[in-house]
Amino acid sequence: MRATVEAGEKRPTSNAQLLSWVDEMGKMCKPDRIYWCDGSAEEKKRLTEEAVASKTLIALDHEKLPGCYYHHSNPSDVARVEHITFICTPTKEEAGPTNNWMEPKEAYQKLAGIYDGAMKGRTMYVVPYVMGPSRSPFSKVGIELTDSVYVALNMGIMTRMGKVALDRLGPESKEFNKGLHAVADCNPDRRFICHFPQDNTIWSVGSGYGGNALLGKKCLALRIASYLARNEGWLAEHMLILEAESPTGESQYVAAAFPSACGKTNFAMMIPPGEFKGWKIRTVGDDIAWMRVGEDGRLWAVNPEFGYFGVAPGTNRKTNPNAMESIKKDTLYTNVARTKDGDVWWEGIDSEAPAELIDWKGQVWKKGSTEKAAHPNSRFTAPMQNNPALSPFADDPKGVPISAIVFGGRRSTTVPLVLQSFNWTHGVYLGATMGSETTAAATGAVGVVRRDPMAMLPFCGYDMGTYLGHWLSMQGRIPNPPKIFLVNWFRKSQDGKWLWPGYGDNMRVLKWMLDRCAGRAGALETPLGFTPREGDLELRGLKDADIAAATKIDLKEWEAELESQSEWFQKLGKTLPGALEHQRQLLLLQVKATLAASK
Ligand code: OXD
Ligand code: MN
Repeated sequence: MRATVEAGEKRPTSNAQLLSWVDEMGKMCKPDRIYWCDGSAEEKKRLTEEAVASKTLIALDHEKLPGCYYHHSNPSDVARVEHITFICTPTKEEAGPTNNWMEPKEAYQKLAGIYDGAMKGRTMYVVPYVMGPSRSPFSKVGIELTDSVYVALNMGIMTRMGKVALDRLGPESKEFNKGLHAVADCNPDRRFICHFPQDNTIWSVGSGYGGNALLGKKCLALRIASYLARNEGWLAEHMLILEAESPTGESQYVAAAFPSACGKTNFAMMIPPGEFKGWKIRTVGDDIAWMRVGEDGRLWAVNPEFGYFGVAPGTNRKTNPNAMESIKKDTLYTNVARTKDGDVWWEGIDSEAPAELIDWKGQVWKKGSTEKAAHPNSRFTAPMQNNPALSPFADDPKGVPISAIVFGGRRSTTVPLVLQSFNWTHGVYLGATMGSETTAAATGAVGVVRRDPMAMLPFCGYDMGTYLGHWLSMQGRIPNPPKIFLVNWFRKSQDGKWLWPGYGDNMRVLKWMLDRCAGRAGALETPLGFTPREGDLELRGLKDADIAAATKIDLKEWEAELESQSEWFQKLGKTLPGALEHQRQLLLLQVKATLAASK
């Protein structure tokens, strides 16, 4: 059957490229109906009602949570699936040793077999969207075709969606990302997330989960955008962007990369402790930064997203009051637990679990059960306008000028609370060797250390060594570069206690970094970089911290760390820039010499 638009409905664009591509995809997927999203409030209401009628969404209590709905995903479909995420470049070398690769023709054929007729009996939603402020020359248009109303509604929160994107695209432009998504039968054996950077195309099938299915986010704004950024001379990064305004009214902006589920949203929405009276932290973005060199020679960042797709467990009034405020209305909850009277609950929320809940699988859950009531990777999707600490520049077409770039991992040993790089190359090296203990945001073992350069391991759309070379080459393009830091909020004592309280107290580290950027704070020069001496950090009122242990650099541990990085660099292969291996050797020689001198 040839897919048709709903009777009487006019296609809202005359863009011939777009129309013929939608027709072609429609012929393959064979939906009963093709629906073009316009992004209006009336449409949101209608699609939500349809989703409730088909039991895709469950309405929550609209007294407590106005405009909020709940979604259970298929229990086999709860996280990103890195092992079946592919970069489909003409050669395997272009995808590099850290990505899965599939030859483009083979990938198109294989997935076409799964898409064939996969939308029979369903609607294909055409979701036009803009990543980035709609008036910004740096923004990109994408079109996602999807058989999931849940995805269409999420895209309406996470992106500037609908007419705004078609208006921006206009009648002639061929410059749009072609995203095809079908949950199809949600069969893990027929699940693939394929990226075709040369074709500006994404084909995702078999999963309805956020990172696999909301194609504007990880697929376009990171994997495809990182490829475009290299060609066009900018950076597409897995980074939050925050604004810090001091009591004297001076604003500085920071971009920070942390692996998934390591507290990016919390850092971006941080509330400083009482000792920091007059300081205001505001959010520009919580997950992705697109950064370009401005006319003034500084690096300017925009957040391409329009909402937050955050991890629910652990979010509460203490860890992230601004997130709790952001998710009170117009939010979609996925795989958290809910109460019979339409409220939500998760492990680590403020209140104790009630006696009984409905768990993330839809089963009755009793207090005391050893099973988690909410899935560890359960999420909220909330509009960024809900954030009481939203920066007035979050929608600025030019973005914000970055003073500091921060890399951070989740390391229980070795990596100190904060380290400032000696220079740009050393900073890129700190990002390239960043490691983290894995979390529940992706399928696979939790708690294993893996190297995750710039937190981009799962998100780089091309060869990692070439990506690191691109980072090094940016130095020549940025006359006024940001300073680069490495942080670790997760170091533990030998008996397993956190050495640093984290959350709002991270303001103390942030302030030191901002002062370093402004040339105002002292530091100790160590063989590995600059660290704060105890007096350099604002510690008034700090509880439950062991500063000496948190900031300590143990050269013996670092000797082992630097040696183990050699294996990682070998894995990256011959495209790894020589400067980074030289940097490793230089640091190792310095560490060994210092150890020898102290014997
Ligand atoms: C995310 C992730 O959802 O990094 O942001 O997994
Ligand atoms: Mn992320």
